[in-house]
Amino acid sequence: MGACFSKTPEPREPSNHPTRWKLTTSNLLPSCEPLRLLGEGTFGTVVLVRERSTKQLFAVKVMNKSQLVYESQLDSIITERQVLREAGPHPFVVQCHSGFQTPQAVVLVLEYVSGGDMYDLLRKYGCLTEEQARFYLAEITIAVAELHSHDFVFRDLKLENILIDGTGHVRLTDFGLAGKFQSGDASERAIFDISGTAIYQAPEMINGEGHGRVVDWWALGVLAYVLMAGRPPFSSDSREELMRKIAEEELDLESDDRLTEVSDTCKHFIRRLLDRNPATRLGHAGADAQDVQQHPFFAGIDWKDVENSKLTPPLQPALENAGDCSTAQDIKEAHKSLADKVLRKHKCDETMLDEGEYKPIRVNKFPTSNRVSIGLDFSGRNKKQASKTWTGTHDDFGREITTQQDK
Ligand code: ISQ
Repeated sequence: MGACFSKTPEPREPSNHPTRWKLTTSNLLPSCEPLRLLGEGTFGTVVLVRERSTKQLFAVKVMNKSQLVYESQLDSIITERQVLREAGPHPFVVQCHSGFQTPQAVVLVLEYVSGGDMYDLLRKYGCLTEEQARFYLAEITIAVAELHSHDFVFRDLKLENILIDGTGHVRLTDFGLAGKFQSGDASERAIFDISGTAIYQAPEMINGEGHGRVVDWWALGVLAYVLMAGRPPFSSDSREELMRKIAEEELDLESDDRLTEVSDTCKHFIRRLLDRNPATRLGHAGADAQDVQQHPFFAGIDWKDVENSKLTPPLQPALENAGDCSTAQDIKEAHKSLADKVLRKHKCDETMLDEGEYKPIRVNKFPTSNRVSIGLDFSGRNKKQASKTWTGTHDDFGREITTQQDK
């Protein structure tokens, strides 16, 4: 294992407390007005800011050095900056305008991408059709190929790291877990530290074997499945069970009731990406992205057009007017999102809720286990599910649940 732990974790003040992120951002970038919290990356807080003189919007990622628990986290920030510098600018990689350090913080000034992320897109539209998914998978393949061509393995390809720009094209972000592989190493199994979000992890990462670029093609397979089926191919609330499933559960796409509309070619594509043997997986060895691009699933795709952003995005971005930061709206959205997750979890309804169809009755967070319990009252809607409590740490798509208490 490559991780190097030098400090005992200390209790930390939440980095996303409103007064804290606003103050920190104002101090670091006095020429900018902090507008709202965009999210929490792997190792930092991302804040939407508006430059006072030009009125231009930026996404500023602030990593507070006092909050770095492990020395290896500093490496991650350096790697992220390195990826953004070397692999950008690229149409499908979030652009980094500048980066600087103070004694307290590391700051990356990034392009603001206004359409939300793929998670928001799935929430808005539900499962994608094969045709829609092909567009996103093609652009993501080109972005991953670009990272690989600079000898980086992304290792954290997932819905929330795929942003959607105002016109509907993708931008990869959050490269804190990226790793540099040794090109020329025939096996390319150069990286040993475990990383990434559990449901997207390739078996060789779980087994603690060294891993190379093909872990990103495994993650692309998970993503393809998630986009079209609306849930991950392997899931469990227990991490151990999830690991076991990724390592050995049979993937039966033929009798999967979520994929009835999906073609055999597409199922073959997913199966070839989710090949447990990295030495035979689609994209293995020297061929890399070319192998993936040449699969019949992408037949008819003009890769030059993809690279030049000439394909027409099949869906409008999920978030319009994202610069507007009404707190009341944020809270309403968060409750709606929690309610949707509970419904999906219990498979009681596949459609998103309308406002007023549920009442949040309870949100408890258990600090020791990081599990969240959500009580929702659906009384007007579904007698059998009149009230429901769900407990867990991750929703259907494998994204960690955060609550208003975290905000
Ligand atoms: C840019 N725009 C919107 C959200 C973002 C999140 C993380 C990194 C960059 C971003």
